[in-house]
Amino acid sequence: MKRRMMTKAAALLMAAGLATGAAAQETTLRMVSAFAENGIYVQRLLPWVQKFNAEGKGVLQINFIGGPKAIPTFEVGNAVKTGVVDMALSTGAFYTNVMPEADFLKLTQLTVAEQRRNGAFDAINKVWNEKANMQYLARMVENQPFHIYTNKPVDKPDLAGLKIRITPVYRDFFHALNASVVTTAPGEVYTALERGVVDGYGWPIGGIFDLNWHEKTKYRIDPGFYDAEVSLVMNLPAYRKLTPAQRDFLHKQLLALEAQNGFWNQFTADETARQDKAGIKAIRFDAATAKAFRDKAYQVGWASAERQSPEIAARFKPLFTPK
Ligand code: 173
Repeated sequence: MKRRMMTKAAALLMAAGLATGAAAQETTLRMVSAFAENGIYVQRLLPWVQKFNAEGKGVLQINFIGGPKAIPTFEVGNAVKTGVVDMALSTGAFYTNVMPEADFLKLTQLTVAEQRRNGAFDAINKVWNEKANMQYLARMVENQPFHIYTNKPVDKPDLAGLKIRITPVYRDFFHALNASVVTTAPGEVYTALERGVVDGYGWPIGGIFDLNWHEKTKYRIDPGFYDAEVSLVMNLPAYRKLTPAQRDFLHKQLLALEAQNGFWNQFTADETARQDKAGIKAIRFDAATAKAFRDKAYQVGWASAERQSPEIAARFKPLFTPK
């Protein structure tokens, strides 16, 4: 009798094991975004997730949980590091609390395709693995330089007397331009402008209409500088747990996402025209001043990287800079 009961229990266990085995063939990854759900980045991400799930049935699925309301912008990096979520759309500037090196990716001057060819991508992953417990999966935004937007006129590359909203992306450069700065997540920019807490903000060339900032913006300073890095990152243990088939599928989908990055050139043209139409005036410097302004951005950016993490900055610089 006792033996028969054991057999029954074993059979039940086996059935449960089989069920787990079947489920283990399809893994669902929980994903969040550090950027707002109604912004351009998530708008471009969601159709990709949809296609991913359609093609990944029985292999790999993504469950998009939400934007900063699910996990606040500056906490997303730690959520990926600790495995609270499996995957995130974010930018390095939002997880410098995990490692300062995260923000160095704004300094790349090569396409992500070139970064995959020249070893930059692998070099990034070595650091992301070791210091952030993350796999750096794909860069889905390229050719989106940052700009300074203000509601006060500026006639030279000097922001003395202006208070500008920043993230770590802009901190050292705007300090070098004599601005005073306030760090906020994108979700707080509109209110900061409305209340006069800031006179302007840093943001890429595209996206200022998504949260209605154009209503509070009078000027854009040209030229742009750096390149907005918006990427998918993944918890490293979750990545390592994937089967070879799941990893191949993921990799194929990530390359397909990056292959759409030509979109951003057209977006730049469209957004520049839209800003113009909205009455936002471009402040332009003469050619020599413009060049000095951009050069200063990179010089200050790399100097800051070298100060924060000399060994890794030295590794990255030749891989991020055109020959
Ligand atoms: O919030 C920001 O200004 C910022 O750091 C950023 C980075 C990449 C894309 C857009 C914004």
